[in-house]
Formats: sequence, structure tokens, C-alpha cells
Amino acid sequence: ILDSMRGRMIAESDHLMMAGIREFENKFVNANRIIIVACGTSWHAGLVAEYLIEDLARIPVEVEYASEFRYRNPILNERDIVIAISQSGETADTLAALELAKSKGATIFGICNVVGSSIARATDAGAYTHAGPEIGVASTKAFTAQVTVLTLIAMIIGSKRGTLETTKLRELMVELETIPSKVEEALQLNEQIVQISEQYKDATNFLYLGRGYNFPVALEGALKLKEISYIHAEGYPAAEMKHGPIALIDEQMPVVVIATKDSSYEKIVSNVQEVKARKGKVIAVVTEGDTTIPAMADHVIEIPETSEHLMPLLSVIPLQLLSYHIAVMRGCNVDQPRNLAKSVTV
Ligand code: F1P
Repeated sequence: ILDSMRGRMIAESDHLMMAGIREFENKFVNANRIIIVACGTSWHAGLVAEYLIEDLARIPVEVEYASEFRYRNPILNERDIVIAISQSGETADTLAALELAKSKGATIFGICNVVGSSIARATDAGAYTHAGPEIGVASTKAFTAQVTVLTLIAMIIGSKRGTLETTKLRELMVELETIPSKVEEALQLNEQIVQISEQYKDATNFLYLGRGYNFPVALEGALKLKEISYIHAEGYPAAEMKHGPIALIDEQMPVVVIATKDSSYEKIVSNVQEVKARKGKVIAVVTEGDTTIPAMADHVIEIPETSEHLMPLLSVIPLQLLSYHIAVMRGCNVDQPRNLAKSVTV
């Protein structure tokens, strides 16, 4: 699983995506709407894309669970683009969702890891992530690769539509190139995360909070913990906490807060205060050099600084490591979790 997290796929996915997206560039540039269909971790990558595409390319995006979308009667037309995301390329719900969208005239773009898979074959165009085989059932490096491809798509469409200025585009390109080495740096947190895991391995519930680009990461952190450690975990947008989950917080509740320096930082500082006021245990993922949140948190995990657009590529790593170590300490089989299949084909 550690090997599977190393971020080596940027150059490859860049190259492959160009071939896929270039042919469909005009369709993307003139799209009415982009609808993303996916399941599980791939759905979380889709949620990151919603922030990226709306922010950089100013096209409305909807992110749908394929397992629901396939059974409703969605309104779609030929100016809509449906992006289907799937690591395995065999997930039955995602395949059915894209076939439904196709029957209504939408253009289908696929992002798959497995070359020649059923979903890849059913699309009009697409990009292979080539992240290498996911050895375990739970997606890790596939998430990183999917988010990378989706970032590049948002950047290309944004620059073609004129919604992303050239200087900003250049800045993001330069920053994107630094991500593999920053991923390596984040992986150095391993030992520290072993120690944190030791303290929380017997917890029965976890809460994960994030805002903005880190909100989908909170969902993904909670999913990884559920999938491989069998601990109940919920991911929430931090601002939603006061609408219900706050009732759960007491000294028994570990709360993982992804609180990197970005446009919602000040708001998340108050969320951490709210958790501490109720004696929750805060495990904070922060940007290197931050002092405000570390002064309040029980545990601090520092990750390298980057643009908020690229932060999910880094902030997900400590959460994947946390789930992994807790699972190993609880004696769970991290590669073959109970009740889960590598590709859900029914
Ligand atoms: C979707 C997914 C995975 C999850 C598990 C079950 O798979 O929900 O995210 O980890 O393996 O399937 P895919 O469509 O991305 O292959």
C-alpha cells in the first residue's frame, strides 16, 4: 500500500490525457454542464473536480453517485459532457450510468486505470491514469492519479475558455511539477503517523472534517478508515458540523481536521475551537509552519505548502497512512478487506 502511494504518474497521465482531451477540446470548451458519475473513492475524486472545474473553467459541474444516477431519469442533452471515473473500469453502476447518459445524447469522457476495461470501451474519449495496478482493494494511488488528470482537464479547459489567466496557468503548471517531491516528503510522516495510530486504534468512531478542496479529502479519509479498519467514520464539511454531528463530540471522539492554509483557513480555526470546547481529540493536518492550529490540536501532522487547487494530492496521504496503520494494528487484512471486491460488477 505504501508503494502504491508514490506519486509517479503525473507525466504519464499528462501525456495520455492530452491525446484524449485534445480531440474533444471544443466540446469541453462549449459544454453546457459537466456531470461526473463514479462510485466510492472515484466519486471523491469527482468532487475535487467539481471545485477545480467550476473554479478554473467556470462550467457548472454536478457530481453524482453512479449507483443512484443509473436509476433516475436525469435531464441531459448533447451539450452535456459526462465524465465517468473508475479505477477498475468494471464497476457495474458506473457503466450503467454512462450508458444511460449516452442514450440521452451526452458525450462520455472516461478516466480509467485499466486499459481496455469495459468502461473505457464504452466512452467516446478519455484518459488512462496508468497509475499501475492497485494491489489492494481500497483505491489509494488511483485517487491521486484521477485528481491529477482532472486538474489538468480543468486547467486546459480554463485556459481555452479564457477563465484561467496565463500567469495563473503557468503558476499552477510549475507547482504541479513540484507535487511528486512533496508527495515523497509527505510519505516521510510515516513514523509519526504510526505513533498517532497507536493511540487511536481502539476508537469506535472517527469524525473527519474539511472545507473547500479538503472537504472531499475528509470524505475519502473516512472511507479509507471504514474500508480497511472497520471503524465507523464520517466525513463532513466542517461548516456542517454545527447542523448535527457536533452532538457526537466528547472526549472519546477523535476528530481529524484537514486545516491547511487556504481561503477557508480562518473558518476552520473556529471549527477546531468548537471541537476543543467539547473536549474532542483533534488530529490536525496543517501546512508546514502553521502555528495557530497546532496551538489547539492534540496531534499535528505537517504537510508541505502548495496551491489550494493541488492540496488534495498531498492532504490525502496522511489520511491513507492513518487508516493503513490502524488497520494493521487491529489485525485487519488491508489488501483484502472483508465484504469488499476490487471491482463491483453486480
Ligand atoms: C469504486 C469502488 C472503490 C472502492 C472499492 C469498491 O471502484 O467504490 O472506490 O475502494 O474497491 O469500488 P472503481 O469504479 O473506481 O474501480
